[in-house]
Amino acid sequence: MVYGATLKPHGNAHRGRPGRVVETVGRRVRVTDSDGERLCFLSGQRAVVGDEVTWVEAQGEGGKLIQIATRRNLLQRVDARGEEQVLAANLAGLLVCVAAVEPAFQASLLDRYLVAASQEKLAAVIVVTKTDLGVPESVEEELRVRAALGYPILRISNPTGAGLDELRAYIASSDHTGPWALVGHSGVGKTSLISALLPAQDVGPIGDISEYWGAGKHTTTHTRLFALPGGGEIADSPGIRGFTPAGVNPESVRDHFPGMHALGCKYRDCLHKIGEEGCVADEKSDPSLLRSYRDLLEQATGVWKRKSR
Ligand SMILES: Nc1nc2c(ncn2[C@@H]2O[C@H](COP(=O)(O)OP(=O)(O)O)[C@@H](O)[C@H]2O)c(=O)[nH]1
Ligand SMILES: [Mg+2]
Ligand SMILES: [Zn+2]
Repeated sequence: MVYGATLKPHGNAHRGRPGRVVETVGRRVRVTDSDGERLCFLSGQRAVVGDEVTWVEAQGEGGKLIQIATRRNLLQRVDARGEEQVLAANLAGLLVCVAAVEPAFQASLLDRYLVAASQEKLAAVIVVTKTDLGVPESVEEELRVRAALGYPILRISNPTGAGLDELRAYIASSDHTGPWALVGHSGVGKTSLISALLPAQDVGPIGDISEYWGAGKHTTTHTRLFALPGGGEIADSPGIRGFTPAGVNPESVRDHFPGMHALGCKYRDCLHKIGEEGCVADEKSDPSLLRSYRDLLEQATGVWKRKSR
């Protein structure tokens, strides 16, 4: 995987100034440094929230990005057209949001984010939103399975404020540097959470359908960073209805999927497909986890076959 993304060489690159991308605005990015912030346009490759960049003054207002520094880690997905798309970089970790009730709990979406985190050695926390609506026993069971695999679980309610102090404390005390990316299905309450954490700020539309990503579009993503008063940063992300981690093949899905590595099957390279000889996954794994694993495995096999053709 290529991490460093260098834009076209530029004559006055040595005069560039360092900054960091805190917001993507269509084809532009908002960059901050010690002098303040400005909109910069991109002449080549996309920069994303969290990127450390070099920029130069451009005619008119704003600036022009001339370089993106090598990324420490990134959140990357495969879009509807099968192309890899970087969503954010240099993160502290993922706050994977799932709603207790509405939209319905989707184990496979949650697990796909956990795979993306594991691939990049990123911390991942499961944030259960809308707990004021009650958490069904079926969801509790899914949470128990993932908690047993070591994932921290925070339960919050935006209208009542339950769990927000715990979340603030978690973020402030983490020794990971960079923003925590809020990810999860559209409508789970990500923007509402930021609004609850930063009541005085305009954090963007809540429950707004226009926020949905056009399928497969590269350009209209809007992501933004917020600094929390108690310490740490959080990044909102635009509406999403599905997520496929980038750079997966069948082996990497097995190695990064929660609880699917080293199950003790007869063959060490067992992929835990249905009916594989000597496979113990059906006895040893939670049925829902295994379903969600096989679903991603099947998709990754398809993507990988297309790629290696
Ligand atoms: N009951 C309840 N509703 C919530 C909560 N958080 C958000 N909502 C509602 O869920 C809908 C989607 O919220 P939004 O923050 O836009 O979700 P996003 O798409 O993940 O950013 C809105 O109608 C919110 O008012 C919560 O904790 N409890
Ligand atoms: Mg939102
Ligand atoms: Zn197996």
